[in-house]
This record gives sequence, structure tokens and C-alpha cells, in this order.
Amino acid sequence: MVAKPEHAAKPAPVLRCGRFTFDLARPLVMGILNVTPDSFSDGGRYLDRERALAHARQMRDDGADLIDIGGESSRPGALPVAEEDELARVMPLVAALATEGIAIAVDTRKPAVMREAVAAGAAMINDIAALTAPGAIEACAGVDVGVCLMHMQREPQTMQAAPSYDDVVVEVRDFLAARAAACVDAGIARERIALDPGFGFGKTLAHNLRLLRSLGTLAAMGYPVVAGLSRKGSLGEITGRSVDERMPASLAAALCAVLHGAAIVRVHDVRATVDALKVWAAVEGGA
Ligand code: 7PJ
Repeated sequence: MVAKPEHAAKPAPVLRCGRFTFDLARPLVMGILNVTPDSFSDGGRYLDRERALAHARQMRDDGADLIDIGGESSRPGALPVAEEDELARVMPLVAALATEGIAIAVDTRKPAVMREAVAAGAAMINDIAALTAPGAIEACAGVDVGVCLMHMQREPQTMQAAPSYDDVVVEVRDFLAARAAACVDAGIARERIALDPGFGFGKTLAHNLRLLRSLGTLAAMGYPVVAGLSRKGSLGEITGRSVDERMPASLAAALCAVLHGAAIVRVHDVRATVDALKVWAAVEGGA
């Protein structure tokens, strides 16, 4: 057997998310379901409830391990959403899909949404603000939900104005380490925590590429690393393609992320990503 690269050595063997325990021996695929009028890629497409449910079920059938439901757009320049609007968009889908036995992540920064999502059976809280809102950690402690802690520089409204770091890898790593420690101190089990560098959230193309190459440094902290590059602006910068034409670039990015140590990829194109990862797994499995 070929020795695993040093950077791939340490992620926890499982990720616990409510009633789901994910084996991290193979990469997980998180399918994206945005129920917002203004998300950068699929904004407006899944506002219709039946359509959103059908899309989620399709992603499950295509091999998604988790479905990430978001009711607040966080694309650059996006404005905040009122709590009741976010709840109204997200909760009926969470309740219906969780009841069908699908592992649901809810992409939110709001403690009230977190609490309701958990009560309705959500398996994971995916927070682009890494549970920094007052009451957010408390909403996820004392229950068995998984948490994804993401790094972001500034707020969605201003984050892409002029992202700047002394050392993006060190700053992202230290922030995520501190947030994970805060969660553990609050009683959230280590096996329930995943970390995400937050590609595109207050990062230039150069920052994103350095982080992508350095996912192993993040994985070495001992938590599974989530990578969300699907259809993002950096892929447009590299290829010159519009959002609708970025699927091939997104597949390449997902594969690069896994090769560099990501345990979970957050993607729009589940079926294609699952195929790409199957090829990778077949090659590695034969080694
Ligand atoms: C991310 C996210 C990401 C995590 C969004 C989009 C933009 N959550 N939510 N990681 N991006 N954990 O849908 O691509 O990269 S919103």
C-alpha cells in the first residue's frame, strides 16, 4: 500500500450528526439547496416548495450524504434576512426531508433558526459565522447536532471589498482552532465538529488557492475539513466561465480539495461529483 501523505493522516474517523454517524474513510458529499431569491448560483430556482423537495430527493438519490439547506444568501454584497422570513423558507423543507430520513444541514447564523432546525430533526448546523452570534454555541450544545464552523473575513456585504491577510493559512487555522475550542468548552463533542476555510468569504483568488493547497494544514488539527468551491467566483476567474458553465471547474476543484485533505465537499452538482469521487476512490483503492 502506498503511504498516505502526511497531511491526510489525522481526521477523526467519524463525524457524528444527530442520528447519523458518518464514516470518514471516504469523502462525503454535501448537496446544496438554496431557498433564497438571490443566491449567486441557484437563487430563485427552489423557492417553490415541491420543486425544492424534488431537488433534495434527487440529490439524495444521486449519492449526497447530506443536504445543506440555506435560507439566507451569503453571496458577496447580499443583505441580511429577517428571522421569520428565514424560518418560513427553511423549516418546512427541513421538517419534511428530515422525516424522510435524509441527513439535513441547515446553513444559518441565527440561534433561533438553529434551535428550530434541531427540533425538526436537522443533523447539522452549518454556520458561515462559526457560531459567533450570541447564543449560537448554546443552541448547538446539549443536543447531538453536528456543527460546521466556517471562516469568513468581515460580513457578506463587505467581505470581497479588499480581503487582506498577513498569512491567510495561519489566520484561518488559528480562527478555526479557537472556534473549535470554544465549542468543545461548551460541551460539543469533538466528533461533532467540522471545519471549513470558507472559500470566497473575504478571500481573493490567490487566498483561495493557497488555502486549497493547505487543506492538509487544517485537517492536521484533527477535525474533518469541509470544502465549498462549487461554482464560486474563483473558478470563474480561472476559467472565464459564467456561473452556469462552471460544473467542470467545480468537479476539478472538488477533486483537488479531496486530494489535499478535505473530508466533505459542498457542491451543487451531486451526481457528477459522486462519479468523479468514485473514479478517484477506485484508483486509490487499487493502490
Ligand atoms: C459555503 C457555505 C461554504 C460552508 C456558502 C454557496 C455560497 N457553507 N455556504 N462552506 N458557501 N460551510 O452556496 O456557494 O463554502 S453560500
